[in-house]
Amino acid sequence: MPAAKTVHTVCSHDCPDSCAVLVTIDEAGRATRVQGDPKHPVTQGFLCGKVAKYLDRVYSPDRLLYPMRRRRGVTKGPLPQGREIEAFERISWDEALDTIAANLQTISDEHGPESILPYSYAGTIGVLGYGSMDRRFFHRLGASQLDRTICSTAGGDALVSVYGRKLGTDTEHFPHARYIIAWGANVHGNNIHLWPMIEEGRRNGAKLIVIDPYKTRTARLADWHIAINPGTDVALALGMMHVILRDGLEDASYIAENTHGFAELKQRAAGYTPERVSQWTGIPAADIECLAREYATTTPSVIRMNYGIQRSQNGGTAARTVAMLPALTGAWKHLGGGLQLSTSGAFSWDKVTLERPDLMLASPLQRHARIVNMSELGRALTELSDPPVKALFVYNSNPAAVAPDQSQVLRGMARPDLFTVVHEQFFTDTADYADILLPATTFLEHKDVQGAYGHYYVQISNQAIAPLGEARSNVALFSELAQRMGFTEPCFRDTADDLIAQALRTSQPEKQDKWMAGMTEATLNAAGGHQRLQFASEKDGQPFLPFATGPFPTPSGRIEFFSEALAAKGLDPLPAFVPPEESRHTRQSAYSLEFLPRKADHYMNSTFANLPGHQVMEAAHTNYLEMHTSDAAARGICEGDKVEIFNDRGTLQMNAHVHGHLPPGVVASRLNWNKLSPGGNNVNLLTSQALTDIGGGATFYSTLVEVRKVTAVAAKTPSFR
Ligand SMILES: Nc1nc2c(c(=O)[nH]1)N[C@H]1C(S)=C(S)[C@@H](COP(=O)(O)OP(=O)(O)OC[C@H]3O[C@@H](n4cnc5c(=O)[nH]c(N)nc54)[C@H](O)[C@@H]3O)O[C@H]1N2
Ligand SMILES: Nc1nc2c(c(=O)[nH]1)N[C@H]1C(S)=C(S)[C@@H](COP(=O)(O)OP(=O)(O)OC[C@H]3O[C@@H](n4cnc5c(=O)[nH]c(N)nc54)[C@H](O)[C@@H]3O)O[C@H]1N2
Ligand code: SF4
Ligand SMILES: [Mo]
Repeated sequence: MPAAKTVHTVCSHDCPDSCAVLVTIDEAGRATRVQGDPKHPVTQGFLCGKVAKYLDRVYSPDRLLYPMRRRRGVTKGPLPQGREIEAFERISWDEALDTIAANLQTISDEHGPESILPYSYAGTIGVLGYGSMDRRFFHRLGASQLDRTICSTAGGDALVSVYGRKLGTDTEHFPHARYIIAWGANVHGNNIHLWPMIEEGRRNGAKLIVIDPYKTRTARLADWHIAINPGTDVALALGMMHVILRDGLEDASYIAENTHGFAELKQRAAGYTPERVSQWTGIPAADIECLAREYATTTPSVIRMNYGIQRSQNGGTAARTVAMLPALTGAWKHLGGGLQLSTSGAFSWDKVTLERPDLMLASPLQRHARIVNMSELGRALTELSDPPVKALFVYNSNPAAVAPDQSQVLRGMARPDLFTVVHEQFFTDTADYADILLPATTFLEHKDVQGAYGHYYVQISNQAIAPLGEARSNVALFSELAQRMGFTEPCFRDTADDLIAQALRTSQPEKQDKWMAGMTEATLNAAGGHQRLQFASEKDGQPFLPFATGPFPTPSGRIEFFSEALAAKGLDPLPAFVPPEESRHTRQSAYSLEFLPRKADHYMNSTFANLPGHQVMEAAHTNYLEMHTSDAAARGICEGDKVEIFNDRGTLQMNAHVHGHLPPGVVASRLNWNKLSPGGNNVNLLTSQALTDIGGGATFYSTLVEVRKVTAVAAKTPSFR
C-alpha cells in the first residue's frame, strides 16, 4: 500500500487567486487535509474559508455519484433538497452515453445541429476543464456556439479597447503602492489573497479607498469608503479626470508618448464638473475633488478594479473610463502603480488546438455555427427559432440559479420537448430539470493546468484522489461521447496529459510564447507545481510593469482614450455617462429602489450554497434583504420584518435587515440556490436580460425593485425562515 503523500493541486473555482492547494492523501488513498501551499507567493500558505473546508464538499453525502435518468412521468422542475434522487433512476455510463448520443443525433437530423445548445461557464477554470475536449465535441457536432458573457466580457473588452491586452499591476507589487483604490472590488470577500498585499502597503503608509455602494468588509476596513450610487462610475471617473486636467495634475510626457485621443478626452472631461457628477453619484463635490487630487498626486497609486462595476448596463464604459485614469497620471511607470482588472491575458494557451474551431467545418453544417449569448438564456430557450433550441447540455454551470431573468429561464428549462443533459457534482437547481444527469469530478479527482486572473503563475493541478463513485472529468466525458457519436478524428482520443502538452505547446517550442518558454508538465512539477511567467525585464532584475511603455497591442499601437474601433461599431469612441435604463436616473416607474443581487462572501456564486458548514458561515445574510433605515422607515418596515421585494419580473419574500451598510435608495440581497430560498426563487427572479453597452454582458446590478412589508394576510403563508 502506498504511504501517505502530498499532492500539488490548484483550486479551480472562479476566483482571481487560483490558489496552490496541497492535498494530503492517506495510505488508503483518501484525502485527509487541504492546505494552501506556503511556497506559492500569492497563496502564502492559506486558503479562503470556503475551500479550507473543501473535504466537506468532496466527500459530501450529497455528491452525485452515478449517471441517472429522469423517471418516466416525473415532470421537470424544482425538487425538494435531499429528495431529488426520487425523481431519477440510476443507469450505467454506457446507457447514459448511448441515450445522449442517440438523442443528439435525432435532434440534429430533424432540426439541424444548431438546435443543440451547450451551456457552460466557470465551474472549473482549469484550462482543460473550462474549454478543450468539450469545445471540440460541440464544434464537430455543429452545435450552436455559446458566447460566454455572464461574468466579465464587458470589463474585459473594455480593458482591451484601451490597452489591447488583459494585463494588470502584479498582485505582488501592491505592497509598494501608497494610494490603493478598490473600485467595485470586494477584496475581502472575493479576492482574499490580495488583502495581505494591501495590508503590507498600508503598514508602509498606503491609504486604502473603497468605491462601492455597499459597505463590504473591505469597505469597513478601509481608510475611506465612498458609497457611490450604482451604475454611476463613468461619471465619477470623468469627474476625477476633470479635476486632474483642470489642475494640470496629469503626466504630460507619459500621455504624449503613449496615448491616443488625449485632446478629445480632455474636451469631454471638461463637461463633468464635480458639482454635476455629484448629482448622479451621490458623492459630495468636495470629496470628488479630494479623491482626484490625492489619487493624482500620491505615487505610486494603484486601482484594483474588479468586475463589480461592469455588471451595470453602462459597465463597459465604466471599466473603460476607470482604466484610463492611470494612463493620465502615468501611474504605470512606477513599481506598485497602475491598475489591475485581470491578469489572464498573460497566459497564451494554445486555444486553437485545444478547442479546434475548424471542426465546425467537418460538422453537418460545414460552416461556423450561430452564436447564442448566454446572458440571454431565457430568450434562447423560449423565443429562438430557426432552429429552436431542442437540446441543452449543461456543465460547469448552474444556470437555473445564476442566469438573469429567471422566470423565463425556468420556463424554458421546464419545456417537456427540450432534451437536457446536466454534468454536475451535486443536485443543483439545474439538475432538477435534467433528463440525463451525469456525475462530475472535483479538482481533487482529475488533472489540469491553470493560469490565473489575479496573478502571474502557471500551475499544474495533479490528480490527488480517485474519482468518487463513477464521476468523470469533463475531458473524459466529452472524449467518450465523441466516440459514441462516431467522431473519428484522433483529437477525440487525446488524454489529459496530451491536452496539457498542447495547451503549453510543449512539442512546438518555436511557437511558445516567450513568457511560457520551456514550460512543460515536468518543469512545473519539478518546480513544486507552479512557475512564474518569465518576464524579460525580471531576467534583468527589473520588475514587470505591463504598461510602463508602448507599443500597445491596440489598433493605434497606443493607449486608446479615443477608440475608432468602438466608433466603427456605432458606439461612442470616448467615455460618456449614460445612466442605465433601469436606474433611478432614467426610469419613471413604480420601482424606486436600486437592487444589488450580490455574491455571497462564503459561497462561490451558487457553489457551496448547499453545504451545511458553509451555510453556517453565511447565515447572517441568507434570505435577508438589506436596506437603509430611511427606506425602511418610509415603508413602515422594521428589522426582521417579512417583506416582499418585487418588480415586473417577479416577487421574492425575505426578512428585512435594516442598517447603514447601503446608501438610501439601494437595497441588497445575496445569491443562493432557488430551492433553498423562500418561495423557490433566488435574486435572479428580479434581474433582467438587458445587456451591457460593450461586450454583451449581463447587467445584474442594473435592477429596480420596490419593497413592501408583508401584511397580516400574506403572513399566513408558511414561515420562510
Ligand atoms: N466569496 C466569493 N468569492 C468570489 C465569488 C463569490 O461568489 N463569492 N465569485 C467569483 C467570481 S465569479 C467573480 S467574477 C469575482 C468577482 O469579484 P468582484 O468583481 O469583486 O465582484 P462583485 O462581488 O460582483 O462586485 C464587487 C463589488 O462591486 C460592488 N458594486 C456593485 N455595483 C457597483 C457599481 O455600480 N459601482 C461600484 N463602484 N461598485 C459596485 C458590489 O457591491 C461588490 O461589493 O469574484 C470571485 N470570487
Ligand atoms: N444575481 C447574481 N447572479 C450572478 C452573479 C451575481 O453576482 N449576482 N454573478 C455572475 C457571475 S460573475 C458568474 S461567473 C456566474 C457564475 O455562474 P456559474 O458558472 O454557473 O457558477 P456556479 O454557480 O459556481 O456553478 C458552477 C457549477 O459547476 C459545477 N462544477 C464545478 N466543477 C465542475 C467540473 O469540473 N465539471 C462539471 N461538469 N461541473 C463542475 C459546480 O458544482 C457548480 O454547480 O454567475 C453570475 N450570476
Ligand atoms: S476560492 Fe479563491 S481564495 Fe479560495 S482557495 Fe480557491 S482560489 Fe483560493
Ligand atoms: Mo464571475
